[in-house]
Order: sequence, then C-alpha cells, then structure tokens
Amino acid sequence: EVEAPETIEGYWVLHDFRRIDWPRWRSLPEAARSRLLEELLGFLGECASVEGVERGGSSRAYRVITQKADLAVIHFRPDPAQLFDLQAGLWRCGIADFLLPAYSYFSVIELSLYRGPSSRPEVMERRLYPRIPDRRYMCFYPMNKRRGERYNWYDLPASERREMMKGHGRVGHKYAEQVTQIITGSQGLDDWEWGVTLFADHPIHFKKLVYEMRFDPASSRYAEFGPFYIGMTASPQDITALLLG
Ligand code: 76R
Repeated sequence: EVEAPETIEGYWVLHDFRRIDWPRWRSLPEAARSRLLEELLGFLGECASVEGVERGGSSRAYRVITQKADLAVIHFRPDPAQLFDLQAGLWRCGIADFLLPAYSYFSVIELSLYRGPSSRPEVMERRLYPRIPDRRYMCFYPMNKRRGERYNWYDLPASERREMMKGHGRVGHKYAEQVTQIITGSQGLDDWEWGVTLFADHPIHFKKLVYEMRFDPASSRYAEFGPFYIGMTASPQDITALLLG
C-alpha cells in the first residue's frame, strides 16, 4: 500500500517571466512605446481587478534582477482555464513582441496534511486562497524531493516523512514574521515537483531562511533545486520608469 500524504488544493498559479528585447524596444519611436506601455498597464490593471472578488484570484507584476528575466507576472486564479486566458492575454498585447519568454511555471497552491487538517476553516481558506502578499520582494524557485539510491523521499515510511516535515516547519516558523511562503504543487503539471514562492520586505530574509533550511534534513538530504528568480514589486509607475525612463 502506498502512503502518499493527502493534499488539498487551492488557487491555480502561473509564474510568467519575460526578458525585454531592449535593442528592438529602444529602436521604436517614443509614441509607439508609450502606446504599447499603456496597453500593457491596462492589461495588468485588469488582471489585478479580480482582487475585489472573494476567491477571485490575485495578480502582481515584478521587476526581476539578473539576466534571467526583466519582468514577471504572477497570477493566482480559482480555475486553471483562467490562466490559459491570462497567458494569451499577455501575448495579445502589442508589447509581447518585445517580451521574450524567459521562464514560466504552472502549479497549484497545495497544503499537505502531514499534521492533519488541524487548522481552523478560516485559516485553511486564507492559505488555499490567499492574496499575493504585499511585500516588496519575491523569490521563486522550483524544487524536487530526491529520488536517489541512498536518499529517496518517496520510499520513506510516512512516519519518517512526517517527522522530517515537523523539523522543516520548525525551522520555517522562525521566519514566519519576515517571510510569507506559498508552496505550490506541480507533480504532473510542470518539470519540477513544487514551486516555492517567498515574499519579504528585504531579500536578506530569503538568504537567511534558505540557508538555514539547507541544514535541515528535509532539505539537506532530500531537496533538489531549480533556478532562483528574485523580483521586486512593480507598480505602473515602476514599469513606466523601467520601459520609458
Ligand atoms: O505549519 C504548517 O502546517 C505548515 C508546515 C509546512 C509544510 C507542510 C511548511 C512550513 N512547509 C511545508 C511543506 Mn515549507 N518550505 C519549502 C521551502 O529551500 C528549501 O530548502 C525548501 C523550500 C521553503 C523555503 C519553505 C519555507 N515546504 C513544504 C513542502 C511540501 C512537502 C511535501 O508535501 O512533501 C515543500 C516542498 C516545502 C518547501 N515552510 C514552512 C517554509 C516556511 C517559512 C514555513 C513556516 C511557515 C510558518 O510557520 O508560517
């Protein structure tokens, strides 16, 4: 008999990272750039407008540091079909011709019930259907649990996994004030098994948390990581300054 932990799913999530094709963008006349920018801001405004609706979803734009990307949009929606429309919506914006795909990720907010569904219903609701936290910085990376010859997470008895997740939660909980974490599951959905999205007012908290967690067995033995992306919240003014400044 297999012992997969029970999971509960909430919002569906799309992380969409783009690189700006700077030489082509800069070669456009200023009036054309302004028009394309306005259209993009209109689209992003529409995306964010669902936040007034209960369980409507949430969307945020970020500037991204390093050459891996320039811009990111994160969408949470109750229905995965909405994410298909949002992806198409960005491609339909004229500026999409200047936004090169950099990375993207499809997953769903997941609570694994290692500790049982002990939380109160309103706490569950808030964790399954959260607004994207209003923190200045965002850190995203995909990860797997190892399936090696020596260390295989999926071969462990449930009791050992539960014990290890307890230790994991203890380390994480020290950072509960500084870092909001949203774990999304992507088994069967994308190339890694989970997406980790962290939100904080300063990126130093990502470094401290992720480093400390590397020493915890759930990570030191069993975690494998993909690329890291660091974003800074981008208001319409920030995006205007980035693209026209
Ligand atoms: O308290 C609870 O009920 C939640 C406990 C908890 C679970 C079940 C928890 C707490 N996490 C859980 C599940 Mn987590 N988490 C990560 C990473 O970089 C690394 O080493 C790993 C990436 C971070 C930084 C992080 C942070 N967590 C998971 C799972 C699913 C495992 C499964 O189902 O098998 C993954 C992949 C994962 C990964 N975690 C916390 C945090 C933080 C900060 C907390 C504490 C939250 C709080 O107490 O407010």
